[in-house]
Amino acid sequence: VNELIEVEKSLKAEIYPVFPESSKSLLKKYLTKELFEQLKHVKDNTGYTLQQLIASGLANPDSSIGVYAGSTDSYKVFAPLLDKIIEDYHNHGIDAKHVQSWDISAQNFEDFNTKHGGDFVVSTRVRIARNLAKVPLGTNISTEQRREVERLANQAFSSFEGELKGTYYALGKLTAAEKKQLKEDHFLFKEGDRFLKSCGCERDWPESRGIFHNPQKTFLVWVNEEDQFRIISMQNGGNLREVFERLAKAHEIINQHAEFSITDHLGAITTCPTNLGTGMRASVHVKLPLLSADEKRFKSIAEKHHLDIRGIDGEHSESKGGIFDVSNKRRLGHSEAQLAVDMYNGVNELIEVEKSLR
Ligand code: ADP
Ligand code: CIR
Repeated sequence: VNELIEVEKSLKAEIYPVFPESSKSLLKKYLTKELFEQLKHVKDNTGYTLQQLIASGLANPDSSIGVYAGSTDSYKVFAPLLDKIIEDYHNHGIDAKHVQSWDISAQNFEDFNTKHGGDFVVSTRVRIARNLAKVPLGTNISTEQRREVERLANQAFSSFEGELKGTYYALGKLTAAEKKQLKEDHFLFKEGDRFLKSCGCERDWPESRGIFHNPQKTFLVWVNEEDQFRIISMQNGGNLREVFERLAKAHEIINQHAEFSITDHLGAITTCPTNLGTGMRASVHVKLPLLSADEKRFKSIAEKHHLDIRGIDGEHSESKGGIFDVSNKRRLGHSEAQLAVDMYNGVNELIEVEKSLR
């Protein structure tokens, strides 16, 4: 606690922060005293400061990254710091270009459960994060601008047809019981995330936040949470092809209504640098009770296929009943299609090994 007070004081006084001993963030690794001095009076074209950029990492010493951007321009003006973090996390150098492709026609993507003859995969989900080119990111957006994003989102939603047709629910109008149920069923974002709180992303909560979904809840859009748009396709079982294709179609339609911030170097601009590029996380909830008992082996297979392992209530949660959330870890410098292949190949190997342990 004392360490945190020191950090806050130093931030206000624009003095180089003292990082707690325990902190292992990329922010701590790359924010040298020299860089701090160089950037401490810099603001991006939306007025976002270095102090805002690094506030979450300082308030949460257990951060793994520690920064949230304020706008597309943040990635330019704070490049001396952010490029290093991006290069470290994504292995994407300053001259590297992002590639986009939703073409999975060359993939067979057989249903995981059919392929392996068992109900290994409980559910499959693919989400992408997108933000509008012309407004600041959630960390630095104004109340008015946030309202405008919500209005624009609803305009796009009203153009959906067929399977994508649905209803928008403003967060402020959902009852506590409705929200609880939606969260438990893995459809709705959590609230009160301390990492997001300390970078300003939860200002005016719950105003202009909400969730759109079709009646089957296979297609959903989160509005004005960490990113302005989190576009999600999900369903029970292991049919990655269906889930991916539904998302590709929805993305194409929303794209016609909203001008998203995309750059050649960083792809889709996102609030957290971990999501840059595709903003895509393709995941399964998969039953691996035997393999997961051998943590070293589990992790080494995941690493080989660039996979991330989370608990089943999302990031920073625990596993339950031997079921894990396994997803592509890479987001930037590889296409949406390629990242779905990462997940597909990796999950197949995890299931193969699980079967061999029976
Ligand atoms: P994000 O996916 O947006 O990075 P989280 O990791 O917090 O954020 O996950 C958001 C929600 O989506 C959580 O409730 C999580 O359980 C749910 N979820 C993620 N993957 C799947 C999946 N394959 N099947 C069902 N729910 C999922
Ligand atoms: C951290 O640095 O650990 C948190 N800011 C979360 C980083 C992962 N990114 C994310 O949830 N979008």
